[in-house]
Amino acid sequence: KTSKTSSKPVVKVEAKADSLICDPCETLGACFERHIDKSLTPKERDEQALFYAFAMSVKDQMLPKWRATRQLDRDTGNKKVAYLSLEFLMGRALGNALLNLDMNDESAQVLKDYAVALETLEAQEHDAGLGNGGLGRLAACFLDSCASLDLNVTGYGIRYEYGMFAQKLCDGYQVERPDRWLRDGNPWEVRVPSHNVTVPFFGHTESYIDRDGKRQYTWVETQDVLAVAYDIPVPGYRNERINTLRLWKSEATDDFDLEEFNQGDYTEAVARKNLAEQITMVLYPNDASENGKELRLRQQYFLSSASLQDLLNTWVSQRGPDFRDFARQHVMQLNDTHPSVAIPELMRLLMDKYGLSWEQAWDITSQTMAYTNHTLLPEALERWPVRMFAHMLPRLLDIIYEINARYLDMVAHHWPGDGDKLRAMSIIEEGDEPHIRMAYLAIVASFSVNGVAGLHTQLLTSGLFKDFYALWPEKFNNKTNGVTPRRWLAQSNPALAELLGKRLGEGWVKDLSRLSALNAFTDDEGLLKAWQEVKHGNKQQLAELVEQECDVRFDPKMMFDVQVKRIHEYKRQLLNILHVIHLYHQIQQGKLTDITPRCVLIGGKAAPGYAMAKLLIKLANNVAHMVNSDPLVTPYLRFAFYPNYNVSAMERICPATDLSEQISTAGKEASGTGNMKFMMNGALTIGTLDGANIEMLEEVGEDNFFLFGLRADEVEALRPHYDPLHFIAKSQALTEVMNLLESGHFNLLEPGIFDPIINSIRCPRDPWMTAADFESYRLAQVQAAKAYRDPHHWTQMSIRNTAASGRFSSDVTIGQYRDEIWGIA
Ligand code: T68
Repeated sequence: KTSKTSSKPVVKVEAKADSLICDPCETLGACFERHIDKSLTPKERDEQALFYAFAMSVKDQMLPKWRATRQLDRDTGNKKVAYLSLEFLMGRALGNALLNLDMNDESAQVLKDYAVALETLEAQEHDAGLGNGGLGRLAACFLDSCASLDLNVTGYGIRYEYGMFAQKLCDGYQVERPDRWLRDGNPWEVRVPSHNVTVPFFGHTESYIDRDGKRQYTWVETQDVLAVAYDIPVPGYRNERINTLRLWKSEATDDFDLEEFNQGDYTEAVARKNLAEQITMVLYPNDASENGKELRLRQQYFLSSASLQDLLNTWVSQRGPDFRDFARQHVMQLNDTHPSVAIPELMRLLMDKYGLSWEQAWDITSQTMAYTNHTLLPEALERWPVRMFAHMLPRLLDIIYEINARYLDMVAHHWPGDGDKLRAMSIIEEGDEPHIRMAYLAIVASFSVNGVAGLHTQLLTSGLFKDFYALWPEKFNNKTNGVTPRRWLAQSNPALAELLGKRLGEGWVKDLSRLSALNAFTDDEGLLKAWQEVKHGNKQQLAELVEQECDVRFDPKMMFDVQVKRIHEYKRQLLNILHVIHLYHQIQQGKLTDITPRCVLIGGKAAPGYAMAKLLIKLANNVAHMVNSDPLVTPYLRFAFYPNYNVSAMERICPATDLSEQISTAGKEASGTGNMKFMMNGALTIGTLDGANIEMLEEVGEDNFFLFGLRADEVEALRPHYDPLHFIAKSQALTEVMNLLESGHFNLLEPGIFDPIINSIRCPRDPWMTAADFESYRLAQVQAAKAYRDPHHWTQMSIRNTAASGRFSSDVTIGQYRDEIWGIA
């Protein structure tokens, strides 16, 4: 195609989309002007429209590099990684793109002519909330690091029409509202119909004898769904690479409609079309329990099949149907078991579509699949009813049975005569309703199995997956999580980034270990003062936001004590709320000696079906109401629940936090990643020995961390004879808090509503052992409060935290995936 507006050479990209036809020499300004002039009357130029045009222009600037990256990867023929994930919690893209492409100054210049600030446009962008929490955000950080480390890695996910629900508060209760994030269009995506594939469902398996006398299988009378690729560019930090996040949308195939249409059944055909389109309609909002819904399995298979077909199509188009080199050239990293049906699906495609033998297909599958586990909670381990598989994915069930039979032979060989072992380790869990254990399937078929923090991996190999570790110790490895310093420091905390730049140069953005040089300056009064000013400015900004969102005044002179993450009992927001009640009570009693004025912020979403988590939100709001409406209390304590916590909110919250709450029951939080964001931004942590807290403590030292609570082994040792009443009786503070709660002080008009919470604390089977850790938590809080009263020392500790956070860059983590799992250059 030729350009009408320019005689300069034009870049031609295979995909069809008007914005793809762009002149590589066109500047951002010219491009923006074109997008505005071409499409908008002056009246139509509102902020949303300007954002859209500007984002399109930035994308246009990426197209030549994006194309060159694809070309390069094709030409060099290096090994490639597919990161398969049901969730990519990307947040906003504009600020990140401008930072990575080094286009901030140019952007400000261009926008000057339009009398609009860059921040105004950035605020127009909808968060891409295609994930629940840590697991989805990790995938997003990993994409940034892969591109920045110049690695050939493609993210494969689902283009949900509705992302994570928006959280509203109604009388202190969570109310869920739909998140139609695509309503105003998505300027970053490019629909790429040339990569369409069809995904089969239902039907049944048939077998036949082929010409060579071998038994072959086919999956027939399937109902096929079209998978349409939408590509999103993932720019590396100031390098030439633009990687791809490919998100699949489900649509009805034409044949599908036609068949029924021909039978004259128009309405049935339309109804079926809806069924196909439902698959990618909505993200499941559960972050820590398996879901069991048939539609969820359909999503998982849809993603897995579409992505694998895409990889195989590309391979065959370049190399022909010769798969001998395939395993040397590919890795599929499974983000938890959610995409683990990719295992039988790859077997199926290689055998049924390309005619490979079982052994050939198994060699390829078991040499390319790698599995990351993100949880130790038994209720989160995915199990699918065999019945559901038999109905929806019959051919895959055959394959899973065959994998299991061959694998159990091996188990029997390793533990001769041990029937219990066979039952315990089988991929199929027997019972009235037999289930497929997806984690076991993933371990059996993968060459690598990793946990996400040292303790987590240790607990996997000594507990949940002990037998598998005995069988295949070489498969297991740890990859401690990390977060990208681009979004979580350079972009979200520009004031601190500038200060770091002045002191250390710019190299830290690519090599976060350079932050350790800060340790040489902890006695430099100039730095300390500047550090305090940065934090104060960030706190002022957050205070404005909190006032706007929560109608609570935060005072930047007070300590900002923050816990933001999904609401779950194991994360123990309850412990935090109990401590707020304790402070409230102390202040009301006039016991002010240990009190440091503080503003406590809690934020996070509860899974819509998780009643206890929703009740915790209500409790937080009711306590906040009592705290904030008592003028005797507010000089010392303020408390707010932040509604609709998401990626963009965290970008404002973490730069302004003094004290970061990481207080899960030890042994329950696989890693945590919010903990790392706070640390990078100079917050001190109050935390248990859980997940990556342990490694953070190792890096920063006990003097710069408020440690409390039982260790994971102590929790398990206590469990059989846990007696919460004993811990309540022993702690005067907890006794008083329980009395206040039980008196109905926080729910005068709603008697009894918090009984489930009160009972859970008093219950000897309380899995989270809130009462056991309360006193130790309270004492650590006293230490933190005391430390905060010495600003000089606090600031030194804050600097040491940032200085020690280099190890938690996702660049480090991805470097380890690259070298130790993926084996790519
Ligand atoms: C989190 N898991 C871990 N699960 O809880 C956290 N979605 O410790 C860890 O740091 C993080 O993963 C990254 O490794 C999740 O976020 C989910 O969101 C989830 C679970 C089930 C289904 C869907």
